[in-house]
Amino acid sequence: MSHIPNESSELLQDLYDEMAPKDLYPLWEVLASLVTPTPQGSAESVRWSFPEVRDYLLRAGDLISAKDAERRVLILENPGLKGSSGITSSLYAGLQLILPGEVAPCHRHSQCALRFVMEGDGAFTAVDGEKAIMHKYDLVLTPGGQWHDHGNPSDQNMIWLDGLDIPTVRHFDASFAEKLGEDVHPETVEADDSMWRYGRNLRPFRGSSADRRPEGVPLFHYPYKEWRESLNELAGAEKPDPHLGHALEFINPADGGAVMPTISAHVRLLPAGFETRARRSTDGSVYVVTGGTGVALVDEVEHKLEEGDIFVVPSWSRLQLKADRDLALFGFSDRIAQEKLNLYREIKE
Ligand code: 1HN
Repeated sequence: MSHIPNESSELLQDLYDEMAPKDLYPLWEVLASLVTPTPQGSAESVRWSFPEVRDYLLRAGDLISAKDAERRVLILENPGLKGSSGITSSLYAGLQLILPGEVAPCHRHSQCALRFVMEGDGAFTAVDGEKAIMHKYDLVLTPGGQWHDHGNPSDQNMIWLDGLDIPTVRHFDASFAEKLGEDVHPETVEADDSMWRYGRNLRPFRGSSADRRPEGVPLFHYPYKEWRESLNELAGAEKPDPHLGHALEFINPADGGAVMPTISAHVRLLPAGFETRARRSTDGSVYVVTGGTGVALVDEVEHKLEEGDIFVVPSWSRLQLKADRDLALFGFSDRIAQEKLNLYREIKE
């Protein structure tokens, strides 16, 4: 209130006090914090070590079944966003455990989800009755509105990172959810059916991406074997981008755009000894280290990176990455949602 003459300030305060019970407030007191010159989110840059979270998750595994929990997940909540269950202002993340023989019952909801496998081999996610058999560092999608259940017929624990647009859907007050009422959706096609139809830069000759799956998102399984091989080949063929390293985005084959309407996902490889130049972007991002070692400098916070680490780069923070040993990262963010809303910006130093 420094710009307001002294003689008015008491009268103004009286006015505020009188208006507040009527749900009326003066914009001039809050304008600068509402419309900031640059993003001023409260998300922090944090890092979780997989073995540490894994221990807690396994303890939960002794105490509650996947079925009783519906989803046995430990939420990775950003300490700057306490109580929100968000890992960034727009995204949620958690680590989910399915023990051998368990089932996570079938349901569907408005929220879009991705799974990024951290441990295990041979469990599945079924989307509308089609199984994707999951392996370490595979990306699997369960787009909004589609029935999905998980099962683990293997003899190993299965742990994956869930990434959902929960805070985004909450922001729009647009959440619907329902349970199927049966644990497992009836199998509609053989496992990986959509991989053969859409996953190899092909589509059914009948010509529509809606041939079997919903038109918008025909593909939901992006195997590690394939994305890692592409990155490795790329690293042998080109110089790393100064700000990104070698980087590839996962795309929706129906339109060449981001994997889901609200979530973009990509992978990167930084050769040993490579250090990126600094970059800022408005899409707060979550990263998983899938190989190598290095350092992430996020504004003033320095994270030493090892395989399995999960770390957050909040909107508009300055990110620099350094690889000690070939550093491979998976990352996801709300970039596509921001692009649609004309909000996305980045700057490179
Ligand atoms: C969900 O459907 C899953 O299907 C995991 O595995 C985590 C968190 C909030 C809401 C729905 C899943 C979730 C979720």
